[in-house]
Parts: sequence; C-alpha cells; structure tokens
Amino acid sequence: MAKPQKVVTIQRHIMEQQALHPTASGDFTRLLWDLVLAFKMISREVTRAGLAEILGYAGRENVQGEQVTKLDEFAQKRIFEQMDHGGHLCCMASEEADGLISIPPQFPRGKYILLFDPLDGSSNIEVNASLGTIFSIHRKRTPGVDGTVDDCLQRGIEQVAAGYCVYGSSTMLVYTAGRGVHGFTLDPSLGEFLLSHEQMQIPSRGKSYSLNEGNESSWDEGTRRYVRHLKEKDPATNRPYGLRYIGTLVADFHRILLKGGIFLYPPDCTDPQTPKPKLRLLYEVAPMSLIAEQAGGAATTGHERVLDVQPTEIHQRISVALGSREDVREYEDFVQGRR
Ligand code: AFP
Repeated sequence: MAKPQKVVTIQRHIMEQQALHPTASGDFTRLLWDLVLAFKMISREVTRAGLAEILGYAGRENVQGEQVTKLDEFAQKRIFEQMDHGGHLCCMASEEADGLISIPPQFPRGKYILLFDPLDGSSNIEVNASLGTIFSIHRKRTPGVDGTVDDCLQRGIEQVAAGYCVYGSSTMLVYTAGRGVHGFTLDPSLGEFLLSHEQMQIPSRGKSYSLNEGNESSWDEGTRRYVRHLKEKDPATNRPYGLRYIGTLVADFHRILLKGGIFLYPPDCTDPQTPKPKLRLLYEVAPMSLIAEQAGGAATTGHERVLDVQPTEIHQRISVALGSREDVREYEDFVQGRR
C-alpha cells in the first residue's frame, strides 16, 4: 500500500520555522499568517476577473449597483487593510502608493516594514495570463515607534523575508525567511496553502532566457552580444536557448526558479549617458534576488550584486539579470567586457 503523504499547511510550516528560533516572539509568524490570508483573498478575486465583463466593468457599477474595484486597487486595499492593524508593522510601501504608507494612529505599531507590489503584471489581467504579488519584509532600524522612509531604504541583503504569490493555473506562494526557499500550492477546496516544493533549488544552468526582445534597439552593447550568444547554435552548451516571456515578473521568474535559465530587464540605453531601468528595486527586484540566492541562484545589475545595492528612494528602478548561477555569471562577463 502506498505510504500516506505528510500534508503540511503553510501555517504549520511557518510555526515549525519559528520553533528553530527559541527567542522568537511570534510576531513574524503572525505577520506571515495575515499576509497569507490577503493572498487567498486576492487569488479568489483574480479567478473571478473574467467575470467583470458580465457582472460590470471595473471602475463602474455592476448590475447590482455596487462599485466594482479594479483588480490592482483591490489587491492594494486588501493587503493594506489586512496588515494595518495586526501590530506587527510600523509602516508599509507599495507600488500603488506614492510615499510611505503609515499605520493608522488607532492601531499599534510593530517592528517590521512591509514593501509590496500588490498586483504584478497587471497589464496581463484582461488576457487571462498569470499575475502575482511580491513582498519584502525588513526589520525597523530607526528609533521611535513610527516607521520612516529610512526604514524602507535597506539593502536587499537585510531583508528578513521575501516571497511572492503567483496566480497561475494554480495559485502558489513561494517564500524565504533566510533558510531556503519553500513553495506552497493553494488547494481552493480546503482554502489552504499546502507545502508542495520544499527547499527549492534553481538548476545551476538553464536553457531558456526571458526578456522583452522588442526592446533590443535600446539595450546596452553587452546585453546585445549576450543575447546573440544565447541564440547561436552549440548543442554542447544547450544553445540556442529558448525564449519564454510572459511580461509578469513573478510568472517569468517562477518558471526560472523551477526550470533554470535567466530573466533579464536591462536598462533603456537610448541615451547612453542616462540609462533608464524599468523594474523597481524594493518590491520587485530585491525580493526576487533574495529568493534566487536562497535557491542557489544569483542576481546582478550587470555590474553589482543586487542584494548589495543601497536604495536611495522608495520607487527606485534598477536593471537586473537573475536566475541560474552560471547563466548570470556569463551575463556579467559579457556586460563587463570579459567576453
Ligand atoms: P505591469 O504590472 O504594469 O504589467 O508591469 C509588469 C512589470 O513590472 C514586470 O512584472 C514585468 O517583468 C515587466 O513589467 C514587463 O515589462 P514590459 O512590458 O516592458 O516587457
């Protein structure tokens, strides 16, 4: 008879991780639990997104006369309202808000900072492609009870935890709290995230790349030579690499986490004096970079390890290449002129 499988919920997994830190207060555990509930609510709403046309367009009134919120606004509000009163956070910052998000005065303050992108890939909503939520958690470092911009501007290496939820053919939550990367799949009938991928490891080399090829004319020379190299035929090194690009960082990275390869978003170098990166450091690139490294992969700006970059503003943008360790190192060789 087949041995029954051990089913581990995310709650149990988080508690087991907490037990490894005998001095832990449980604050961090409760913070993650609250976040998980927000992800379940967003997941439920994402699967209903296609019904917006039937029930009423987003931003207008639906047939019941209720206001229909846009999905990205819904995700922002859901996370904020789920996280503002638990007493774990001293402030938040999000892609959907201009400045620092304060904890309302009537609620207690905690020692953590939450940075998030509530609905990554939102331009994919109407085509029914995968979407995601990304989060990054830091510990407060300034004095006083309220969080400050300075608390948000910490290097990626200082993250206490990072993760994402991908709303794809199933909903999956992937996170690291500094002891490897673990993945949980949502069982919608149970309403529970179940451990499905323990100690995830990115293969050291992949055979696919992921970037917006349409931007080639604005890439730097190193990126252009690197991508040309990936397309050359050389069966010994698995080239040509295949191209896979969805346009949702979470979904593109998730594929690389499982299969290996490299995700790239180089800066727009139309004016070489002022290269313009697109992706955001604090709530897109830094959390993905921590996950990549924790899974044995790497993340670079082309010139520097992403996790060492000192942020200077909340919505800072940065160029990135992340994924399989050997692929990322090779990219750096091209960009830095060694190849
Ligand atoms: P949206 O949330 O506006 O769709 O942006 C998604 C994103 O920030 C990231 O998830 C993708 O990797 C990247 O932008 C896609 O950018 P391009 O559309 O320029 O390829």
